[in-house]
Amino acid sequence: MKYDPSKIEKRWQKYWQEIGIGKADNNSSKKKKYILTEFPYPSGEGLHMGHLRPYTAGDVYSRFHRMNGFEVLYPIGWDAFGLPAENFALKKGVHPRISTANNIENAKKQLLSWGMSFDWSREINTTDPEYYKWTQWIFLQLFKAGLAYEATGLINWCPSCKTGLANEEVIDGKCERCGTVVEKKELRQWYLKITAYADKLLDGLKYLPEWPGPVKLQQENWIGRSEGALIKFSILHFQFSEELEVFTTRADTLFGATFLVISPELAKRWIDSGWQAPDDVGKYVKISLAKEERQRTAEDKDKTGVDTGVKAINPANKKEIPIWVADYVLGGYGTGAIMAVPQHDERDKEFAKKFGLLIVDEPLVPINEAIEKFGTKKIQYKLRDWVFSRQRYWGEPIPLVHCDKCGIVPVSEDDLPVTLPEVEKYEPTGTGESPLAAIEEWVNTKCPECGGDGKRETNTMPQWAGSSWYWLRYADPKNKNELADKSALKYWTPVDVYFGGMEHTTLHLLYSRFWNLFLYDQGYITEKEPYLKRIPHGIVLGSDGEKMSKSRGNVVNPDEILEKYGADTMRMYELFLGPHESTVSWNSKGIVGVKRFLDRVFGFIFDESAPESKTVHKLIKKITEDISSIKFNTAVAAFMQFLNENVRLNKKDWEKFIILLAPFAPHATEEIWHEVMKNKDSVHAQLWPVYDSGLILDEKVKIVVQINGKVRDMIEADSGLTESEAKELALGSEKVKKYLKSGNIGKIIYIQDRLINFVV
Ligand code: ANZ
Ligand code: ZN
Repeated sequence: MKYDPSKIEKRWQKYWQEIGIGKADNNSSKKKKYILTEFPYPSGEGLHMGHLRPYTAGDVYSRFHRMNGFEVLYPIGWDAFGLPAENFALKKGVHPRISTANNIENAKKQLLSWGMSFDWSREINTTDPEYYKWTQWIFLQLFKAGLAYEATGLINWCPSCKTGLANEEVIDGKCERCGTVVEKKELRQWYLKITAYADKLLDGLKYLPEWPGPVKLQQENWIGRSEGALIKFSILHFQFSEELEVFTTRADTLFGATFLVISPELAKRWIDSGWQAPDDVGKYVKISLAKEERQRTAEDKDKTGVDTGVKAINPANKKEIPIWVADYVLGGYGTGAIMAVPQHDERDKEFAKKFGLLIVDEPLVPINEAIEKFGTKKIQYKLRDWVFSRQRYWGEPIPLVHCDKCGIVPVSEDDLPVTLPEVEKYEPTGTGESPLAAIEEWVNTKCPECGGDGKRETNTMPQWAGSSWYWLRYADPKNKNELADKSALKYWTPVDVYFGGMEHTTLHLLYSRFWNLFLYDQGYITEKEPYLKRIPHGIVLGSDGEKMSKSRGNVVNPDEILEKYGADTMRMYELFLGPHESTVSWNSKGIVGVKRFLDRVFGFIFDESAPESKTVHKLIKKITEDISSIKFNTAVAAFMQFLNENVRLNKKDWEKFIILLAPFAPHATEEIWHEVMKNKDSVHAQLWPVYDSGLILDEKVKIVVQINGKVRDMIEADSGLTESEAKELALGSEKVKKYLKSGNIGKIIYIQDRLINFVV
């Protein structure tokens, strides 16, 4: 039989839809497995290689668990709010709703063509009012619990996207979306009080033993809990502030504090309240505030600063000490001021040396005593509240009304969803107002409390809102009365395995843990932590070892690969590229080898007279273990090696091989299962083969070693050695070495467990 994927794949995809291969049953009595991959953003470019990796992994894992008797939930949906659709609308004048629908249709076609066994009956879309009704509902619960608040603050602002950003969206000082250097801007914003959950978010990490260490550490560092103290220094003759409070983790070094340093931000506040700062201070503050944070805090950077001329008193030894302003002290951490202890702190030492400030060697006080006498205990976090509003059109409206009489009033839950109105202009205003502000009929509404005139909140939610709870909805996606039924949640959650990107560790992964913890505290859901196991994947680079990009011309397009080789080859090659967590490079030659392997599988003719194969049992063990531990690349290698070494297999053993291969190459195996093996049901509905551990126990055998047909040695070995293993072992024999000196090995004749003959 000739293998032509284009002739068979569509047919089996249709068949799987008909028999509902991916359909998950909420009322099943089986043990459940909830397998999740991050749902995609449906962009105009379609899905790329970076999507293929986690989806294929999740699909193999899901099919494997179904065949092992689990009720598997492997759902999919669309994370479809966000800037690109809106930018496209700006350029082409197509409504984001329409371009999003088109993109979804295209991406769905792609996923189907890749042979993904999703439960399509649970498909969700974050831009569907039936879905975002519940995103808005959760926001209201946060608001009612005092965890959503409005404030004017200095926030991150992307001048290109013309919107405010959360701290988590600023990567190395740049906008996470477009790479533009982020500015600071004073704006009225909505915040979510994620800091109220800092300790819970940290504590929860302890109960996630199956999360990778680096992922947990990254979240831990981002939350950045540090235990220390607040210490007050009184300021001498200064009308703008009587005292200066500092945050320190080393209260024990207080006697050695020989000067204080304030951040440029704090100096600016003093200046704004009327302080006539010396000229050089004013200038320094201006220059510093224009700098990026990472530029200010770089360790190798030459320290800069200016004496403010203001003096303070060290409360421990009552000595008068100067207050300096320097940009290595940040305005947004602690109190925005520090006590400098050059004897114990490297940065302070460097600073003191440069500016000739006093360095003294004072004995330490034990920490608790120092705090008791001179300060108060303080736990400080690096985590900031989540800036939760965007000044853009294509997002969930924030369901609040501003009323002159009643203040800020939540929209009644019965009136959700607050749907996005049609607009003519999507152009971000750049003034800090969203385009929604221009639509008067929408903005003007009645106050839900007093019935008087009110105005709708015109900011929209950030891209991360819809994904902060989506896995809960999959459990019960059509529910009209609540975000999901409790018994459905009880059965399916938590997610057992979550495949996704490393780049989401301090964004989506942190935000969604926060919402989950909150909903759990409110009693709406059943699990404290959303995901038991997290499996990040490595990036797929171009064949030149560089990041795939249009400008480099090294982009591998899955649609083209699919057309050329078929889905099964593409899937298997993808998995074969390397360990799931490693960065790997695409290799156009390598994929041919996988295609050839499937050609051979297709052309294989079983032999009814072949004895039962022991190596099939070894293969079952190997593939079972490899899938369970997410080692897909070694599993693919094992299939190839097996076929290279086993030319004779009876029907029963060949059937086992095909079943094992089914999760990897779902179409080809289905075709063989039906057309060659003449079965009526799906290969994917078969039970996973079990191996006979008695058969894979390595028994010892004696292998005769010949050179040119003459017996030269007899070696003892484990049974079932492959030719290369036997060769290696035989070449280790001293006797063989002696006889082989004379020539190069030409042919090798190997009879498993019996004989190896080198022809030289
Ligand atoms: C005196 C001292 C002596 C300090 C010493 C350290 C070592 P973490 O662990 O990150 O919380 N600090 C406080 N606020 C700061 C700010 N806004 N910008 C820059 N640095 C700031 O670090 C806490 C320590 O960082 C604090 O303890 C303070 O310096 C500094 F031998 O106080 B320490
Ligand atoms: Zn941007």
